[in-house]
Amino acid sequence: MNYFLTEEQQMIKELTQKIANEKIIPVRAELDEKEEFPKSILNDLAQADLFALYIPEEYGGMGFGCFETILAVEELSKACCGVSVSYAACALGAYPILLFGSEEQKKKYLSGIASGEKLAAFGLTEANAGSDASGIQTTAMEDGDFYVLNGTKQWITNGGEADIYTVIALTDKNKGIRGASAFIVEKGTPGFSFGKKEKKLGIRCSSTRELIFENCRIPKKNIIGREGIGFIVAMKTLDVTRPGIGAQGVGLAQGALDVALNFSGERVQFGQPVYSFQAVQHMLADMAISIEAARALVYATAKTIDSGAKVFSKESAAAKTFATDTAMKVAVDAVQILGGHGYMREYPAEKMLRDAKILQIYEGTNQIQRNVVALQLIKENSKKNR
Ligand code: COS
Repeated sequence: MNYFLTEEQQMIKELTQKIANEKIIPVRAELDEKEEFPKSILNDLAQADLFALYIPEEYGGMGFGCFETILAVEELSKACCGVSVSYAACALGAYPILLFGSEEQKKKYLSGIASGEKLAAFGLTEANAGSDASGIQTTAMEDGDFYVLNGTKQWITNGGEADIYTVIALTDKNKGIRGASAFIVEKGTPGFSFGKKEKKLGIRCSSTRELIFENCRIPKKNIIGREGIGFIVAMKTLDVTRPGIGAQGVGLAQGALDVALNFSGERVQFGQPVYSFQAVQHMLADMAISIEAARALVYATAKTIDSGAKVFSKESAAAKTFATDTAMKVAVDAVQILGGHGYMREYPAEKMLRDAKILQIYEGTNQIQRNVVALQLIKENSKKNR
């Protein structure tokens, strides 16, 4: 399918593809096995200016948008979703500042993120606040020129590795989600520590840790926006970043199809390559059809966001859901086409299957995404009928 990429978009795609082929594919199995954070690959991405894509030029970025960023995420995900999530979670951490931060905060934090010198992370989830994000209990109490943070954030991607954390905490426990606020917390602030690195089914080279706040004092000027808008900061951020998870799904699925196609051409059974059997052909065809449909939806959503649209929760949730459900199905089918080889660590299909599962869970489960789509549909319909 021709998506009529500009010369610059084509360059971003090719550059990322080159890094994926040369730097990620040769080491992805080893990084996965050792659960090793891909620091040197992230340095390569920084050297190639890929952390700068979505950041405006006045803050040291390249001034592109969501679309160019997802092109990079897709290419990285074809090779390894553990690497691509470490890259994409940086944008998740940066977007609250980009969307709601003060001029001073943007100047102070975004150029380091754009250069790749500083990684970012986003802290919303807690032990009792996963799908129900409004159930957070971490507090940020005013004390003179400071806010004092207490509580624990769970399963934070880039936890421990990132330098800049955007964290949602309650400034007024009595107001529910209207009492939530967003903050910037720098690594190294006294009272801010990390839990152990979680052991995961997939995306094993990425870092997932708790963020632990124990009387952690941060300057008052580190609040993003103002008190009480923390839930909106989180939701608006997720609206922008969920297509990135969709792009992970598209990339992973394409990578799995490529592996299945190559394998089924080489594997001979009953005297012929297994892709000459119609049973296998139909699986390959269904994989290709659903991947292209997912790609078209993810690209269209990213372009809608970049067009300056104000409300796109439904589109964003739909793109995330469709593309990541596709990734899961395609990864399962790729393993099936490889048969016994697909189950072995020697081939990349089993890692892709393990990695695919989290895409249906993080940045909001696909069940929650369906709620978002349905509620928006109902809202739009009742407006129409009014
Ligand atoms: N943009 C702007 N405002 C939004 C919004 C959005 N995308 N989503 C919700 N809001 C507003 C609502 O308009 C509402 O405001 P009012 O009270 O003024 O009407 C308020 O926020 C509360 O919304 P709602 O009642 O829909 O909140 P719920 O508690 O029912 O939760 C869901 C909404 C389930 C969608 C939210 O909790 C969610 O996204 N959960 C998943 C969290 C997630 O993705 N976690 C992953 C962690 S980050 S890796």
